[in-house]
Amino acid sequence: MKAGEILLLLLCLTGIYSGVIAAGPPTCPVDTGADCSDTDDWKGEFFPEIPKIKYEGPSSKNIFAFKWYNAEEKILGKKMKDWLRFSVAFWHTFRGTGGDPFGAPTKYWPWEDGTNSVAMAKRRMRANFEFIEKLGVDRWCFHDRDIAPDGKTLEESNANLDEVVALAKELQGSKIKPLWGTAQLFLHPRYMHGGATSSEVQVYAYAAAQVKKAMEVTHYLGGENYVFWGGREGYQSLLNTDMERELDHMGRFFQAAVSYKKKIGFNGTLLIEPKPQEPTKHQYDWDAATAANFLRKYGLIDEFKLNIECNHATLSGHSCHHELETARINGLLGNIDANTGDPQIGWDTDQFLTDIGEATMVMISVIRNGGLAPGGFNFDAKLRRESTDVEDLFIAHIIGMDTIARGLRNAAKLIEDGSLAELVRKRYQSFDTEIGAQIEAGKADFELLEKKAMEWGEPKVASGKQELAEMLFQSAL
Ligand code: XLS
Ligand code: NI
Ligand code: NI
Repeated sequence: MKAGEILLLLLCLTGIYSGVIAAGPPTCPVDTGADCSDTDDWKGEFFPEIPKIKYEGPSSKNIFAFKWYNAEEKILGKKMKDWLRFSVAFWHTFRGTGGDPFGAPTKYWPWEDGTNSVAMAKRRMRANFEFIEKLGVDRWCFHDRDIAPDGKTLEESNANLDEVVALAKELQGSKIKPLWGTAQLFLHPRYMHGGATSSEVQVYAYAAAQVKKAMEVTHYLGGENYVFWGGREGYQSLLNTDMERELDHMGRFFQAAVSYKKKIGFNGTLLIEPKPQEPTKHQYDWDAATAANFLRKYGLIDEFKLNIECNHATLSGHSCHHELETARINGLLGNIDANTGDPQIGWDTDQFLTDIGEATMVMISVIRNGGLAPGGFNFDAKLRRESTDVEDLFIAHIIGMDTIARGLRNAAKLIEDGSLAELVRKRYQSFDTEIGAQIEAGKADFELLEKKAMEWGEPKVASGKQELAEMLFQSAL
């Protein structure tokens, strides 16, 4: 092909591609004939075809029924709903468009009118609560800017938020509340260098003002936790970054958040959500261990817990179970963002967790932790780009809830059976001796240990029983 032809071809392709993007969402109504003007009026239900989701048991073939999640059933002495404390993530469920770095949105929910108006935000909020009620959960999670649009000034953004939050409060009734709220400090261009770790003092102040307001509305709505996910708190290059100064700023930011929480009487738990990278090349809250070290250094270890997200765990090169155990043994396991990645895709795909083995491992940690309350399981998970029907929103949550419920049942079976725990107990039994107890109490010095080593001669080393452990684990699935 000649250079001129190549240029023509490229121009055509560009035209087609930008045409797709420019087409944008169709104007409302799409296929329902419902009233969809520039007000939050919406005549009728948002999900008329979907029944209230009930438990029907494992033999049910009804796609709109739970097969494993039976809210009132007791497992290990506690109701399933109290172990699991499920929550719907507003941003994925109601703001997710299916768009990705390579393509335009694929989802146009019938109630959307293509605007980011306050009226649209309120209509979406009504959809949120109908969804939550039909699904039968009691909790939801949000960012300030997913539920209400940015205004031209901070005052206007706060006023928009207040208007939508007032409606949310009314729609929540007495049973539903936020599992957590958070501030979105990553989408707006002002946050391109971060919020609390920005090189610009004005941005630091703006981020603080946004968090202050987001904490106030979370408190007003009865939220049980408040999350900090450091979306752009990290760096792209150490060459232009003063890492020590940025981390000190982040420490100060969190200390101020603790003071403000106390000042307004918010008793919810503050949570840091670790993630290793994306969108920044390196995110400061890399993983649970890094976040724990940060909290200790800045005197915040008793003021915060961690929100472990399974997809972030795998991005940091760990398993979700590893991150949960690291958080748990440090007294920091506060909440789980229940999702999973794809083993063949390298980014945060935020899929619903459907792997029963992984869910069982997750629930082993949760049971060891005595549950997550006041935390819970937030479905920080989205439909695949290709799932475009409204009913897919329900199906995705049902499979996600059933998978974790199955994990709970399996983990309980393992605990009640006791064989795996017995294997672990036996593995360490050499420490259940006088000298072992001395070591564990910090009373065995090197001279004593040298004396014992000489007395014992070459150590006897027992089998690690890895395959037996796997066999016992699988027998519960
Ligand atoms: C992004 C995070 C985000 C947080 C809330 O990767 O998971 O969704 O949970 O800001
Ligand atoms: Ni998350
Ligand atoms: Ni994530």
